[in-house]
Amino acid sequence: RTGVLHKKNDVAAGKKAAKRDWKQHFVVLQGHLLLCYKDEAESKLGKMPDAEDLISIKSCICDIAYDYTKRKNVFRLRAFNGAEYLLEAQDNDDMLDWIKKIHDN
Ligand code: I3P
Repeated sequence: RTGVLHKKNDVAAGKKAAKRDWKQHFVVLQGHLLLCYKDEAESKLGKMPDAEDLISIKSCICDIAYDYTKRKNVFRLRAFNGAEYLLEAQDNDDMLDWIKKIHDN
């Protein structure tokens, strides 16, 4: 599936991420990868995003971010390499659908 999500880097290389601002992305779930593009037009150019905007969901842990209360509809993705991301969906159903699709892939 695809859709607009806001992403915040939380943990990177085992440490609190340095760049922690929320950024809007057009996200494409493709096999075991989440491709985080700037916008839909960029996603259609057939290029891979830079490494920081490419998330492997293989063996990830993905669930509602109950500990993050500043925004609603936020889920947390812990990648196998320990990187953690917060992802804000459009609404509750959208969030639950992303979590399900990520689990199913
Ligand atoms: C970050 C930015 C994020 C904020 C984060 C700040 O600063 O304001 O929005 O996360 O807080 O470090 P900068 O723009 O300078 O990168 P929240 O929106 O979740 O508060 P944090 O470091 O406490 O996570």
